[in-house]
Amino acid sequence: MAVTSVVEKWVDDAAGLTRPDRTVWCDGSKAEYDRLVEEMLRDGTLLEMNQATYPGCYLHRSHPSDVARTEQLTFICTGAKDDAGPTNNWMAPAEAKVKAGAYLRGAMRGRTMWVIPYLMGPAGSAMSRVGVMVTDSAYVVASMHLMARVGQVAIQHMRSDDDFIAGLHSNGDLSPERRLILHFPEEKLIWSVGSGYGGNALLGKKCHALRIGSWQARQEGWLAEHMLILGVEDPDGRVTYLAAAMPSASGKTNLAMVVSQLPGWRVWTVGDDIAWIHVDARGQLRAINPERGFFGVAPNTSPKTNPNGTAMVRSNTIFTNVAMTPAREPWWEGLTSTPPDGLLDWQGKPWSPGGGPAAHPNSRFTVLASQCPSISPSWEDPEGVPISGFIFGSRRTRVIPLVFEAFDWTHGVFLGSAMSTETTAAITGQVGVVRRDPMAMIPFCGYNMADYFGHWLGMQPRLATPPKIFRVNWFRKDDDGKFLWPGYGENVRILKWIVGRIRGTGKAVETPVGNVPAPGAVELDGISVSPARFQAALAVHGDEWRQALEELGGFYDQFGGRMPAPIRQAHEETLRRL
Ligand code: GTP
Ligand code: SPV
Ligand code: MN
Repeated sequence: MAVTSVVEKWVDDAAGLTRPDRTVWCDGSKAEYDRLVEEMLRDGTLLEMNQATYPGCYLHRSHPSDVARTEQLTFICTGAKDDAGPTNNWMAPAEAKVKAGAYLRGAMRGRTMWVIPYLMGPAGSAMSRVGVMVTDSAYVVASMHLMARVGQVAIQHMRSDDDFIAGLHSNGDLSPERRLILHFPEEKLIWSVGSGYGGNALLGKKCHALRIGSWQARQEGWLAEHMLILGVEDPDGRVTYLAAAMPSASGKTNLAMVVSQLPGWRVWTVGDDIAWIHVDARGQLRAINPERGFFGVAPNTSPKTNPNGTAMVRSNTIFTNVAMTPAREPWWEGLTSTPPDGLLDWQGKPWSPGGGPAAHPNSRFTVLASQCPSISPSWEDPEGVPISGFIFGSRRTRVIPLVFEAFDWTHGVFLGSAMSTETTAAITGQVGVVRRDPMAMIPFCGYNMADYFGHWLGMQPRLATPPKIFRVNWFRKDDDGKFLWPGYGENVRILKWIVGRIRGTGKAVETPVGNVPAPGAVELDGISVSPARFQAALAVHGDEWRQALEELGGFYDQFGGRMPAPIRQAHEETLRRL
C-alpha cells in the first residue's frame, strides 16, 4: 500500500512503543475479513452462529468488565485545562503519555499489530476525513471493516502527508485499572488502552468522529454531532431530511429506520449515530454519515419495535454479548415475548428466567448500513443531504413534553443546552440517574462546552434559512409508570407534524417553553392514545420547569464568563414566562 512517510513514521513509532511480533497493513478486502473471522473462530474470540438461519453471523463475548464506554477513564488532553472545560476529564498531555505509556510499553509483545487506514464519510466527499489506527485486537479490525471504509480508499483521500488522525489502540490486559482513553486534539492523536469495547476501541467512531471531530469542526466552521440522519418522504414523494441528537441507547437507531405506521409516509435511513454537517455555498446545511455501518443496541430490537433493524441483522453481523439459543441463534430481552428454553447467557452460562438478563443490557450488533432495508438512496452522496430540521431528544420520565418546537435558532440552541437524560447501560455506572447531557454531547464534545454552545449560535448568520429546532421525549410516563406515548413506529406521527411545521402547515400553540402541537394537529387515528393522554404527554408544568431551570443555572455557572450571553438570556426569559 502506498502510504505517506508521515504515516509510516507514526506506525514505526507505535511499534517501537508496543513491540508487536509482526505488523500487518489492512487492505479492507473481503478476503482479509474472512481471514480475521477464521482466526477468531480458531482462538475462540468469535463463536459461529447458526449459518443456515444467520449466515455470516458470529458472536463475541467480551471480558465481563469490558461491556460499555467508561467515561471516568476518558480524557481530553489539551495544553490548557480550560480548553477541555468543566464537563470533560482533563489530563496534561505529557502526564497522560507517561501514564498510558506505562500500560502500552511492550503491550503487543507476542501479538500482531494491525494498521488500519480508514475513511470516515463517503468516498469522494470533501467532508470525509482519514484516520490511521493501529490495534492488537482482531475483533477491532473486523469491526472497523464494518464501521468505516478501510484500506487504500483512505490514503487516497488524504489532502497532505499528515492529513490523518492517528490512533493507537491496545487491549492491554483489559483491566479497568490499566485502562485509559486519551484524546490529544492539538496533535490529531488518540491513545486507547485496556478496553476492546466499541466506543472505547473502534477509534473512528466516538474518539475520532466526535471528540477530535468536534474540535476540528469548531476550528473549521462545521458541526460534528451525536445525531442520526433520516429522510421523511410524504405521500407526494417529497423528502425532508432531519438530524436528531439523542443520548446513548435513547432511540437514534430506532428512529433512523422507523417503519411508518401512516399510509403514504416513509422514512429513509442515512445514519444512526453520527452526523458531520457543513454549510454549503448557498447557506444550506448538508450532512454526511461518517460511518459505514451500525453498532446498535440489541435489547428491545424486535419485529414489532424495529422491523428494519431486526431484518438487517439476519446475516453478516457480529453480535457482542447477546444470549444464544440451543439452535445457536442470537437472543436478547424483547426480541420475543418469552425467552426460548435452554439459553446461554451473554457470558456463555446456562440461563434460566428469574436471574439477571440473558443478554447484556448493552449488548450490540455490528452490521453494514447497506444491509438496512430502509437505507436511503442518498446515504453515500458525497454532497451530503440537505438538513431542514434538528431534533433534540432525551429520556425523561417526567417534565419534558413529547414534542415541542423552539421559537427560533437561539432558543433552539438554548433548549439543546438545557437537555438532561436518564442514564443507560451504554455507559458503565448507575442506570436511570438524571444527568445533564446538552445536545447528547456531554460524553463526546472534545472541547469546552461553553464554546460549543457559542459555536452553534455562530452558525446562524451563515445560514440562508436556519433549520427549525425541535425537542422530543418518547419516554414520559404517567403516574402508574406507563409510557404516555407508544413510541417506535408511531413516532412517524410526530415526524409528520415536524415536517408540517418546517413547511409552514402544521398547527401549534405557544407555551412558555416552546410551541406544542395544537389539538388535532398530530394524527391519532389508529392508536389507542386518548386526546386526554396525548395532552398529558404534551403538558408543561410550571413548577417542575422552574425547578429544572434553577438547576440548569447551576450547570451554566461552572462555565463562568465563557458561557454565551444569548443562552443565559434565553434561560432567564423562559423563567420569566413560566
Ligand atoms: P447509541 O447507539 O448508544 O448511541 O444509542 P441509540 O440512540 O441509537 O439507541 P437505540 O435507538 O438503540 O435505543 C435503544 C433503547 O431505546 C432501547 O431500549 C429501545 O427500546 C429504546 N427506545 C427507542 N425508541 C423508543 C421509543 O420510541 N419508545 C420507547 N419507550 N423506547 C424506545
Ligand atoms: C454510544 O454509547 O453512544 C454508542 C455506542 O453509540 S459506542 O460506540 O460504544 O459509544
Ligand atoms: Mn452513540
